[in-house]
Amino acid sequence: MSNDEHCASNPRVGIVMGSRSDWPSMINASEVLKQLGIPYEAKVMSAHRTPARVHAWVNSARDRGIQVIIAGAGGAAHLAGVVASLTSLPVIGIPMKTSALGGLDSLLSTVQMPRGIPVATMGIGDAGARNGGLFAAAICAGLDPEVAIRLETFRKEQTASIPESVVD
Ligand code: RP5
Repeated sequence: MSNDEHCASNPRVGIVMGSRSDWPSMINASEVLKQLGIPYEAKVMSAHRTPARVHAWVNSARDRGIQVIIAGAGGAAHLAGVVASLTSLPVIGIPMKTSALGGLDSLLSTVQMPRGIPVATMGIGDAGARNGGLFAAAICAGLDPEVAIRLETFRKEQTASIPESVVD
């Protein structure tokens, strides 16, 4: 993924991640946003390896029309907390699965924000990223009735797709 791929011209959601290696999980957030017709941009930036990039991107986010930020990182996962410290936009944290500790390190680093700077933390990995996309959509739905209608339709279709029987 290049930094400029996956970018809509007027993004409403910003997806950021600490490494390109996070994209196979974070793509789950982007796919559900795409399905719901919500423009987003996806960028790689690290709280500790590219702090200036984080500051520059977050500081321009609201003025560029971003309404909510999804931040995924793994290990000592500072990214969502640092992003949240720089903006009053809602920030959704996605803890990445890690080989050393299965993502528990990422989860605790992301969820245990000290008082004053909240991060809405999802579950670990792919499912967490998808739920992060859906949570971002719910925030956008509060600001755009057309998104709200699409999200309602999505939920109805999801419900209808769950079989009651254990066999076909
Ligand atoms: C974190 O370190 C990233 O968010 C990623 O989950 C993890 C490993 O990064 P790479 O070594 O694959 O670049 O900062």
